[in-house]
Amino acid sequence: MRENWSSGRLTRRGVFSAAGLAGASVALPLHALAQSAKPDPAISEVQDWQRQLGDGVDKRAYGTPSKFEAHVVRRNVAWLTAAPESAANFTPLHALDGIITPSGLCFERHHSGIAEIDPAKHRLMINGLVDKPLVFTMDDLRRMPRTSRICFLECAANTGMEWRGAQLNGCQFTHGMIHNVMYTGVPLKLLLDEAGLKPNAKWLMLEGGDASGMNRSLPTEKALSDVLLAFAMNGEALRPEQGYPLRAVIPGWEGNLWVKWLRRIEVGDKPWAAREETARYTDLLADGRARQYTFVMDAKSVVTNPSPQAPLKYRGRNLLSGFAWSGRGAVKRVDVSLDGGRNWKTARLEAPVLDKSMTRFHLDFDWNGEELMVQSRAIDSTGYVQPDKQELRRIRGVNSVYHNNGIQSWLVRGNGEVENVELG
Ligand SMILES: Nc1nc2c(c(=O)[nH]1)N[C@H]1C(S)=C(S)[C@@H](COP(=O)(O)O)O[C@H]1N2
Ligand SMILES: [Mo]
Repeated sequence: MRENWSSGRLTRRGVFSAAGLAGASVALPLHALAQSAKPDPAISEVQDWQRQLGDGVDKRAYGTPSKFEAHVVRRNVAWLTAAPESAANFTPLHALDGIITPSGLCFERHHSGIAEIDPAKHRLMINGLVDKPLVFTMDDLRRMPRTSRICFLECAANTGMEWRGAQLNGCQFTHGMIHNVMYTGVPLKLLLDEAGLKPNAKWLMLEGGDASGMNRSLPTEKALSDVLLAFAMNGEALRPEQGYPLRAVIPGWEGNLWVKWLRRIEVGDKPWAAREETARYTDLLADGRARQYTFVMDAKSVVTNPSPQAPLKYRGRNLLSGFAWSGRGAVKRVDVSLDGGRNWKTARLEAPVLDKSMTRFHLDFDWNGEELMVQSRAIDSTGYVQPDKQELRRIRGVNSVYHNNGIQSWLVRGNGEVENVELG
């Protein structure tokens, strides 16, 4: 099979000599087309798009990707949830470049579907343990000092389907409940300062304006440090899917806290024990106790290329690529193994490397058709090392859904196909 595959490629391209492949421990040349015997029609023939006018500037008032990129979309897994309105879809991580997730590819997680809110009718109320209860319109918020920041949002359930073993075949599905966006908005501290926190104010309750009215408790300490109330993402208004016209941005903390369609903040002296922090978003341990209020997302990483949706196509020179992130700070180092953790190499981090943001890493490697067991391991600025899955299960058991940051393994077969596997 392996031989057929490689010789098929040799005929099609007519580029590399068989002798060249046989001795292929060095990278094959990428620019050998000039030696080709047959002319390449992509060069020698005039293409359709060279013969006719393209669309004018009046045709695409809001730009969309090339039709040849139509496969790069969010995808959901129908059997995971009972209804698409209370479900999630997944970011196509294997098809991205750099660190910014395009707005239209940001995974979605809704409890009651996408609320379509008229910004003129949207209000943000702050009440409870404050000197002065306040109500803001969107215009009020837009007249306040604002900041922009790039950070990741990861659902605590990301990789949650993999606790008991490898299940979903693609990094989009195993790791795609994350996105990384530049947000613009008002620091929550400014609003809380204006309302005036009472001395016993210790917790906030953030409430959404969608049909679920989803709510979560947030310690005031975090609220006063780096929380933003964002009205923009990636330079334009929030998308409806992401909470238009206003959402909470809670850098480094689990996605569930990032309340969308934010309409109210109540200030109190203890957590609310809302549905999402009792029945959900708790971690059942092996001894029957459950962890609660596990806000921070620990360091994690995944190789996106190669991965099941992005098989290896060429022998010789290849570029391995992936993402790493940490809710506790910046990514300091990423190690990559091609042999299931026996040997590790230090990956190259691509700038910018930002605090609580997805970070892009790369590793150059040569592939000669041998099986690979690809893994990545993130180390963050606190010195925390991403654990392997066995290590994680020893502490957490197998009853958890949330906070699975174990090391992912991809098996690359001789024909270049990649499979989600687990080393046991
Ligand atoms: N109002 C409201 N806020 C919400 C949700 C929701 O259903 N309603 N889902 C939460 C969950 S569980 C996550 S993981 C994130 C998902 O954000 P996204 O849809 O922008 O990816 O939003 C959070 N905020
Ligand atoms: Mo979530």
